[in-house]
Amino acid sequence: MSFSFDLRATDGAARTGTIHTPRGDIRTPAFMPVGTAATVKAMMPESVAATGADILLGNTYHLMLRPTAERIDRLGGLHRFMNWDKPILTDSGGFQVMSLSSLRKLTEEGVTFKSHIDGSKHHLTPERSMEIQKLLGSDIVMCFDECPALPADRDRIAQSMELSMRWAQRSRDAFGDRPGHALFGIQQGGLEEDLRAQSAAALREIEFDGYAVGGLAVGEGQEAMFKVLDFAPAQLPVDKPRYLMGVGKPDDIVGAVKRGIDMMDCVLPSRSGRTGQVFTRRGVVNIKNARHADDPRPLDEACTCPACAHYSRAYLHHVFRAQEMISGMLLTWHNLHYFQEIMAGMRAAIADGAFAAWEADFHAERALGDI
Ligand code: PRF
Ligand code: ZN
Repeated sequence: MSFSFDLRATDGAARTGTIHTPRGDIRTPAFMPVGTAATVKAMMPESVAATGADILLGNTYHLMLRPTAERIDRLGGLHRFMNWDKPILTDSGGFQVMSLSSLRKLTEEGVTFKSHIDGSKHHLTPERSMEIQKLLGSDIVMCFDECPALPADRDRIAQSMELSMRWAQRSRDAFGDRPGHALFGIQQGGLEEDLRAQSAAALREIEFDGYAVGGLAVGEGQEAMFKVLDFAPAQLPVDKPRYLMGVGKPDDIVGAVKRGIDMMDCVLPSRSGRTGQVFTRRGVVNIKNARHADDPRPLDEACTCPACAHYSRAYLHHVFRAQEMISGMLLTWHNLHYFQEIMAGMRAAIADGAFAAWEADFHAERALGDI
């Protein structure tokens, strides 16, 4: 069994289809919950699957530091280690080094850095990143890349993109031929259309199983991001999955799918669940707010998640204020469930040629505000 992508229907630039992998199918557009440290925080893996997730994201950077890729390999790989048997996509580490570690030194060869956990010194290169992702047993491996925070000047963005394209070739060479496993290239180039086009051409020349749009959601704002997404997806092959890395809020996700993106990941639903931020059809709710203290109604009476089926806003407010662990569990479950409902809604609408009507409904419900 090998890795393949079936594009089933399109509606405008929006697409729906299926990625086939030996570990199961991924329905697209797909939202990938983030399981950085071999867990989607506060969730059992079977609960994550129950929200409708077909695939999780794991992180090279965190797992190489703790518990190490070699240890996970000895224990039978990441799927077995964390008890998740569906597909896993792993990010390659470069982006997390830049955002989390200290004393980073970037050269043509790779990046040297100090661990944010214990200050120990480490080295990552395209070759080492491919080795780690293989030891983890990742189904979708990401190229090792580099991404400047925005705003940055054009020279810096161009040089960084060119370095990432040389690293993409080294990633391809080091990955080799691994039937059933996929390697995705990552487009860079900031907000500049010509640099994005150059990056896409370099990646298409190397040939990948899928293509990510990297370097967005790094401080440029939604309007600037959508401007790039108005041209970037069309620069990538039509017959391969397109993955927008690290996005986003519900309206970012909808806007990205509308512009031709097939996959996304974000810590937002899981992280916000632990800080009391709840996403619903009617917008954002902060469960900490005193107005919920006596409210017997669920977060969303139309939601079928356990937090909405069995608990009142008053209860969720109470356990959040009391810092009870069930608070993070229930709110994370609800948020992940809601994000997956958005994806399912978009998949059905695209298949029916009704994406515009679905999108209008999505925005109209949010405009009503919370109940
Ligand atoms: N590259 C990689 N991982 C990422 C990004 C990137 O550009 C982003 C940008 N939003 C998030 N995660 N490798
Ligand atoms: Zn719910």
